[in-house]
Amino acid sequence: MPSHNADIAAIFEEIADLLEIEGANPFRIRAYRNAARTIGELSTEAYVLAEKDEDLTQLPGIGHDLSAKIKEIVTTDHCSLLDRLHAELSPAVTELLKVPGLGPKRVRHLYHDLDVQTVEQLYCAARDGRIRVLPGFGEKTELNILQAVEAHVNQIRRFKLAVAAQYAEALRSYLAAVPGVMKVTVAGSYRRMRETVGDLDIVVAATPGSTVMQYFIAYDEVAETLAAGGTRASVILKCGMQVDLRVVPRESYGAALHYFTGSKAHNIAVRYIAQKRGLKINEYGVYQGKNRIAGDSEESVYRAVGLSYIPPELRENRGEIAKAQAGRLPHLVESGDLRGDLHAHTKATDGHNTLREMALAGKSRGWEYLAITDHSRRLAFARGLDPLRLARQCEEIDALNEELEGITLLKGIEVDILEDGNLDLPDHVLGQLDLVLGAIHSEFGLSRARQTERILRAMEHPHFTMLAHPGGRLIQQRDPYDVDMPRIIREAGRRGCFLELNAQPDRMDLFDIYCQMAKEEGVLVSINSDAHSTFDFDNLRFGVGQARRGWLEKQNVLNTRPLSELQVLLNRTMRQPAKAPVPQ
Ligand code: DGT
Ligand code: CA
Ligand code: CA
Repeated sequence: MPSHNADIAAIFEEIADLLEIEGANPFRIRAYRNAARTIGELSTEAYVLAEKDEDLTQLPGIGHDLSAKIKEIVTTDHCSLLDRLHAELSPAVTELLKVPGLGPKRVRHLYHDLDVQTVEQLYCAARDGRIRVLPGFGEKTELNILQAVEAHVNQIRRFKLAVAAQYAEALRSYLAAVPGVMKVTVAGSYRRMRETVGDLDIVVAATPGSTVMQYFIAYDEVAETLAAGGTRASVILKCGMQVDLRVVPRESYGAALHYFTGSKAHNIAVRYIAQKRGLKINEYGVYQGKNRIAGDSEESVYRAVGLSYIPPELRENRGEIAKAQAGRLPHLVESGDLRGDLHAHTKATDGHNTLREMALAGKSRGWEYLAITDHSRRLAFARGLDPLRLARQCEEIDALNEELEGITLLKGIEVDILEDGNLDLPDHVLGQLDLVLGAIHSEFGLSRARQTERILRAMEHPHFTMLAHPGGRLIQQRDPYDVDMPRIIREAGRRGCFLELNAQPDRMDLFDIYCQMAKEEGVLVSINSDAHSTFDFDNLRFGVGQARRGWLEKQNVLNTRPLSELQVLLNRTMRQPAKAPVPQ
């Protein structure tokens, strides 16, 4: 089995880390970080592209050298540069970088001055007071390190949903091809589409005597077998992810699937309802006394306890059971409901593809529309657009819309919300566009009151259409900023603005509970890819999963609307300002 994208990305990240500890050229380091990001977010497996002999230098940030490294990794499972770095530095040293507060510079000192190579050695050095004397450290830093190490050790590793998907789908198809296997589902938090996944739980229905267990243990990517019996097994994959497998007879498949999909809180609530009806429920079925009355399908399990079928994304014991009892569950939005995407970048800023390439990729998905929303000038590192370049892009869009059939490009911008709540481009420029996404890319640390005020002031601008990635977090990298989200949602409703659910695997932002709140306030949510290349459109399925976790139905989602209706809704936000415009 060749390396997955997440493995390649991890290798490049590690190379960047090690180069940084060595004190290498910053441009070289950045090249590896960018490549890690590109490959990590790529929705097609790089090994598939390599097998087809596709030109990998077409990918953003991948030159000939990196392309050769990718091919080396997928064909040999090794990277000679990383091997060389490992020979020079202790491999454990990258673990130190995961301790909050320790960057490569500090790790370099710890490594070279104190010979600290592992987290344990770091802990001892901090405890013994040996760190405070190093240049640039001090007593307070030493204490912070001590506390951070303690917290770090307790933190269990979780995987982003899109990363888990790469491992889950490969393993699923492997198991599905085993003789005697009738059904395979990856259950657990993965099936519930949680934004991160702790481990994979796989449920298999197989004929008696099937060798699926042996196949599972023998899977190429298994690094360690924790337990293996006749019906259950647990392994750790090479990437560090645990996988639990459960094999059941065909007639128990629904009950097992229900049990291992969880959540635990949902299961407990369903079991309680069963008990009240004098029934017993477990992973083999639903029982009345000794009689098994249901269990071959999940529908039968729910029916037996008086509930309608509950989609996995709702199974968090957040009110879904009462709704199912009343037969009033929502009809959740589906991927096929989307008629377009309202957040995408092009080569003009930090995207990789041209306007035309993006438009054609959208068209091939059967979309009616695609909004082009490049960055504004404030984001200098992304070569954000000034009014002149934006005007030129609008002309190009007009020309393409004349030429292309079947898809309409909408003119937009992802405009920076400045520290004071002003927007990075003047209102008369924004007024020329079909939609304006406002986004925060700076000053994440403002107080709750100031951050909230900043966003509310931005929304006051007459042409503000939608708040992009409203929470601002990057999963496992940056916490959301401190903001009064319920108030922002209410005000968005009052002002006729929309909220984005950004489907980038690192973002997954609007959070599920806020989707639910937006629905209650009548605020439409737009499920956007924030695509930086044509591949990124595939991430929308994760956004749809999150929207479903937030109880959203088709009518709650802006980009399920046909173009004609969308245009009416977008124009409604182009209203007169409620009060005098904020001076620019
Ligand atoms: P994760 O892996 O942390 O992202 O979250 P889950 O939900 O996949 O949890 P996991 O892997 O520990 O267990 C998978 C499912 O098995 C869980 O969602 C519900 C079921 N389950 C596990 N332990 C219990 C339990 O003690 N009671 C009940 N009723 N169900 C359980
Ligand atoms: Ca799990
Ligand atoms: Ca598990």
